[in-house]
Amino acid sequence: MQLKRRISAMLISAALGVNAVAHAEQTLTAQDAKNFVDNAQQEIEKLQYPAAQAAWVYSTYINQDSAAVAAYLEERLMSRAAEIAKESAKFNDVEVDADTRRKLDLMRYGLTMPAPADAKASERLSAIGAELQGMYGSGKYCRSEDECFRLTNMSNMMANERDHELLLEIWKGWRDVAPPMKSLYTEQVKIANSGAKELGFDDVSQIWRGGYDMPADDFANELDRLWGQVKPLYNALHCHVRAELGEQYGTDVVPQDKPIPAHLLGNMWAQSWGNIYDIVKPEEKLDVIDVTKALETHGYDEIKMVKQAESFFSSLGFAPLPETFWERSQFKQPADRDVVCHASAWDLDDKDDLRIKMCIQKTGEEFGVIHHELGHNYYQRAYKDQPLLYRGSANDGFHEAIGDTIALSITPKYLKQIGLTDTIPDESNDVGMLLKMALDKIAFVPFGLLVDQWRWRVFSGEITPENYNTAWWELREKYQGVMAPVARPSDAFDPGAKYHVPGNTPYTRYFLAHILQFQFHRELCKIAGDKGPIHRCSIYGSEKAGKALNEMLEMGKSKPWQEALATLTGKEQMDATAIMDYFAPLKTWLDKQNQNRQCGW
Ligand code: X8Z
Ligand code: ZN
Repeated sequence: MQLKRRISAMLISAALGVNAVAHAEQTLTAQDAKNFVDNAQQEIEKLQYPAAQAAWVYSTYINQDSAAVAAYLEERLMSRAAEIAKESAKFNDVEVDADTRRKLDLMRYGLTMPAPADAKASERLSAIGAELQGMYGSGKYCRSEDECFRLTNMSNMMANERDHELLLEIWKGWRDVAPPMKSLYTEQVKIANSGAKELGFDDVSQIWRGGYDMPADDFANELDRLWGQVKPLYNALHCHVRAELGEQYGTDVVPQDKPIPAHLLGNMWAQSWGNIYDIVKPEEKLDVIDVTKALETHGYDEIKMVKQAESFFSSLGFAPLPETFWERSQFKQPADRDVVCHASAWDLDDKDDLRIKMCIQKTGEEFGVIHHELGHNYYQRAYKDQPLLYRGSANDGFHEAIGDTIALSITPKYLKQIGLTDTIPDESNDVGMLLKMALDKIAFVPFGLLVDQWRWRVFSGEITPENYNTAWWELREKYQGVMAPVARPSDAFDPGAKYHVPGNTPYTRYFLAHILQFQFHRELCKIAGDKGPIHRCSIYGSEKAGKALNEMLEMGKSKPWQEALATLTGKEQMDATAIMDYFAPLKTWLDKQNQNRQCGW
């Protein structure tokens, strides 16, 4: 039976000043809904391509003209997408098939910053978005009139310098880019919230929390559950790292009963700590392959690093990247102009115009990021034949997890296979490798969680502009046990110094990805027939694993993510037990190290 929704012609004609009685009542059918979805997809597709091209130009060539063009085309796309999403409500009570209903829902939940109907407000929203991106991309810290640093520079210093006063200077210096962002950000939140209200939501956070094929509150509980699974391992890692940093810098710089000062963890945002492995590594001499050194010794340049990553995907049975990928991507930071260096992967035409945009550093860390970005590209290509609304990640964590999953296979065994090392260290060395990995992956987990805990509350109004910065640091302390190294000035806007805030990219996806990648890896290793411990497994060369992965990727967003997950893993729940399996030997080791230490903050 078909439920029909009647649009009273009265309202429409009243607006037009026509006699309502002259109009017959209009009846909407399931077929109307289908047509509406088809037309919407076609229309959006046409607006999307030029907007993507302009965004590419802007990101790789920041100036006021490229900003204006990008903002203009973005506004046309976003305002039309919001109109369509609003219009889709007319099918709320029409009985339609599950596929059409899913597409109608995706229209509403797909808008991260919904444009309001008011043209001026909508234009302003796009202009602010572009301006914030540009401020971040062109941000610099100048120590004096003729000594300025770009973020790439400063990130390298945070990774390699060991003088805590210098680290503090750089840490504070980068954060000076953010205070001018605060009023723009506040305005952006306000406008986007009004757009969300027009769509029937209370505020933007409802959209961000609601797009996970489950009620928003259940999703929030899922996050807590997953974090609860990882927390004991995180706490053990935190305890060990704080103790070792105390040895390195003195306990007056690193008090042993407080959160760790944020400038000492080897990363501008203290989000992953692999760069301080040398400070916290085990006392016994362990053989841990230094990938940065190996790349250097073997003459890897930026392109060779990308080619090597491509060949991993090829070994799984994925087709090589198109010629245009090599022609159009940005691999290196241009010397003479500002670009957005933050790594990203692009699909400009949903056919084969795949690109990455990076400012590649020749390090092991960046070798991982290249795999991360290519994971996005191969996913994009795998679902390109889906209808527009299904060309996307099963849930947004999947997209962020694919390349990382592959990078988990960059094991000593793999490095030997590709000639980057001569010997595979035996298992007695594993704790070193696992500690390095945990510094990158486990340290990240609470950071991945807290960024949107902050933003959700900003959108809902629970955190007001006066409290933006203090609330940020409260969350940093609560989840990460990391604190601001110095009192922050009253105009500080430290969240703005993290790309995804001015860039307006939701962040919970990275938290999910850090759980999912271990789940995927464990499963793919099983499929590849690897019988050893999963931290030693590499799926390199396993077409069987590649095929299983591809089956999930091809689905795009066409089914609830639980189904996509089950396609690969047989289970519908995200689950951090794979992390526990992976790091089991390290947990034992950490607990031993921490035996006589006072942990916690
Ligand atoms: O932003 C990224 C990727 C691009 S999607 C490089 N990541 C997060 C970050 O850098 O903050 C990857 C891990 C977390
Ligand atoms: Zn990514």
